[in-house]
Amino acid sequence: MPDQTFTVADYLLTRLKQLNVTEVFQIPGDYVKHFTQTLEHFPGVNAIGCANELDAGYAADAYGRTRGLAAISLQYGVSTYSALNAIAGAYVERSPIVVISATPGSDARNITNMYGVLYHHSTGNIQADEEIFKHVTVGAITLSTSVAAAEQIDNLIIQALTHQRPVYIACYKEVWAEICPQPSATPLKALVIKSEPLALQNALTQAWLQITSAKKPLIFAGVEVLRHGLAPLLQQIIDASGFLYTTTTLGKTVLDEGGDKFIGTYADAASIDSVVKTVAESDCFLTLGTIMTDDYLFFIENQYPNVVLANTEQVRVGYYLYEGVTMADFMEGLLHLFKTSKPGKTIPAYPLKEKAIPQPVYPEPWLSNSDKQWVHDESVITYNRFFQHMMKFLTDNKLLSEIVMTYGVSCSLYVATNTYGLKQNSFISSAAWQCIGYETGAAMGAQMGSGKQAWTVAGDGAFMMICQSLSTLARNKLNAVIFVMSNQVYAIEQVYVDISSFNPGPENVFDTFDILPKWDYMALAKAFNADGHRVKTIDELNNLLKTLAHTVDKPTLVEVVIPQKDLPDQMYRLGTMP
Ligand SMILES: Cc1ncc(C[n+]2csc(CCOP(=O)(O)OP(=O)(O)O)c2C)c(N)n1
Ligand SMILES: [Mg+2]
Repeated sequence: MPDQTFTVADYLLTRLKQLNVTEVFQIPGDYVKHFTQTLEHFPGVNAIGCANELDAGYAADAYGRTRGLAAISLQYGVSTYSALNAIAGAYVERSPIVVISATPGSDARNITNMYGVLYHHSTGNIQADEEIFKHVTVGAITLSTSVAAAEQIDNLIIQALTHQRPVYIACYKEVWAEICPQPSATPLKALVIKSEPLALQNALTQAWLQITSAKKPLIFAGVEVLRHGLAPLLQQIIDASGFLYTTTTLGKTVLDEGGDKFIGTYADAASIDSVVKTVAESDCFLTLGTIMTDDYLFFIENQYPNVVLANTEQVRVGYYLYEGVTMADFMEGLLHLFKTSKPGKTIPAYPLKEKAIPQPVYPEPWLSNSDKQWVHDESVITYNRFFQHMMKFLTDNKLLSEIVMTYGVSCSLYVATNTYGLKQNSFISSAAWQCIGYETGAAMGAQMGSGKQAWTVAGDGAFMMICQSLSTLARNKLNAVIFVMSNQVYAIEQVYVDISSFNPGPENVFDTFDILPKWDYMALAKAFNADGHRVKTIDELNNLLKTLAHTVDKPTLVEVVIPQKDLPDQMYRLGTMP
C-alpha cells in the first residue's frame, strides 16, 4: 500500500534535495499553500522567505549558477508575473531553476465554468501563466492530477539539468497535497545527447582546416562551458593546443584566471589594451560555449568567416552550419585532434608556445582608465580607483578564493571586466540580459549557493530597485557586502544618451530622467538591520575594506560616494565607438 502521507510536494522536494538543492526561495500564497506547508517542514530543505519576487528570482538564479540547480516557489499570477524578469534572465544566461507554483484548483475551475466567476490573480485565461512561462523555460507544465506526477516532475528536472535553463511546474491547488509514490534513491541526471557521427566528422574536418591554417588562433570561451561541466575539457584543449584564450563578460571565470595563456576578459572597447590587441590580431576564433550578444558585434561584423563556434544552440565553422553536433562532442573531437596530430607542412606543432601579453602592472589598468578630471585630487573615489583599491585588498589578503562577486549592468560591470586573478565561477553577472538590480538580489543566492561571501557592486539606480534584498540578507544572517556606487545618476544610461554631459562645467547637465533621488543609506541600513558605512575618500575606503572580510552574521551596505560626472575610460571608449 502506498505511503498515505507522501505527497506530490514531497516528491518534488525529495528530488530537489537529492540534487543538493537545500534552499527554496519563496513567497507564499493561497493557491500554492500545500507546497509551502510541506516545504516548511521538509527535513534538509530550508524555505527562504524573500522580500519580493525579484529578490527571490535573482537569488534563485545566482543559486542555480553556483549550486547547479535552484528552486523558487511562487503564488499564481501576481507572484509568477512579478518574477518573470528574473526567470527570463536565467533563461538567457543559463541558470537551471525549478519554478514552482499552483493554479486555481478543480473546484474553482468548475465554478468559473458554471458561473463565470473571475478567480483572484487570474487574467481570465487560467492557462496564461503556463503559456507565458513557456517562453522563458525549457519546459512548462500544469498538473491537473497526481496521476503520472512523478514521471512529469522527473522529466522536467531532467530538462532543466540538460539545458541548464529554467523549467516551470504548476499544479492545480489540491494536487500538491495528493499522494504520490516515492522516487528512487538515484538522483536525476542530465541527458547525454550524442552527435550524428557523420555531421560531427564533417564539422571537425572543416574546423580543423580552419584552425590549422590560422597563424594566430584564439579561444573565446563562454558561460556554457562552465554550466555544462566542460571546464576541465576546455582546460585540456588549451593545454593540448597551446592557444591563448579569452572569455566573454558572462563567461568570465569559466576557469581560474591566471597562467600564461589567459589574456584577460574581452569586453569589446572596455577591455584592456593588450586584450584588444590580441583579439584584433587573431585570425581564427575557437568560440566555445559563448553566447554571442551585441557586446560582440565586432565578431559578427569583422570576423564572421574566421569564427569556429560551438555552443548548445549551434555548431558553425565560418559560413557552414552543422546540425546534430553537440558542443561536448565537438570539444572532445578537437581535443583528440590536437593530441594526436603530427606536425607537418600544413599542421603546426601543437601545443603552440605562444604566451599572453602580461597583465598591466598595478596600479594599472585602473590608473590610466580613471577619469582625468580627478587626477589632481587623489582622495576622490572614482569607479577605477574603487576597483584599484578593492582588487589590491582582495589580492594582497588572498581573499579572491573566499568571495563571489555579483554584478548587474552599470558602469561598474564594464570596469570590472578589467579585473584579473578571480577564481572559477566567482563572477556572477547579468552581462547578457543586462538587468539592473540583479546584483543585489543575486548576492543571497550566490552566497548560499557557493558558501562564499558575496561582494556585490551595485549602481545606486540599480540598488534603488531592489534594496529590500538587504533585509532578506539580514534576516538570513548573511555577511554579504553590498557596495553602492553612489553618483546619484543613471550614469551608464547618460553615456548612451549624451556623453558630452560628463564634460566639466555647469552648462553640461544630465537629462532629468537620469537623475536619482538622494537617499540616506545609513538610515536604510539601520532600518533593514544591516551594518552601514559611507566612504567618501580613498583612505576611508581602505580602512573599511580591512574590516569587511571579518564581518559575521550581518550584511554590510557601503555607500561609495563618487562624483556624478566620473566617466571611466572603459565607458568612454564604449560610448564613443563608431
Ligand atoms: C530592470 C531594468 N530596468 C531598466 C534598465 C535600463 N537601464 C540600463 S542601465 C540603467 C541605469 C543604471 O544606473 P546605476 O545603477 O545608477 O549605475 P551607474 O551606471 O550609475 O553606475 C538603466 C535604467 C535595465 N537595464 N534593467
Ligand atoms: Mg548611478
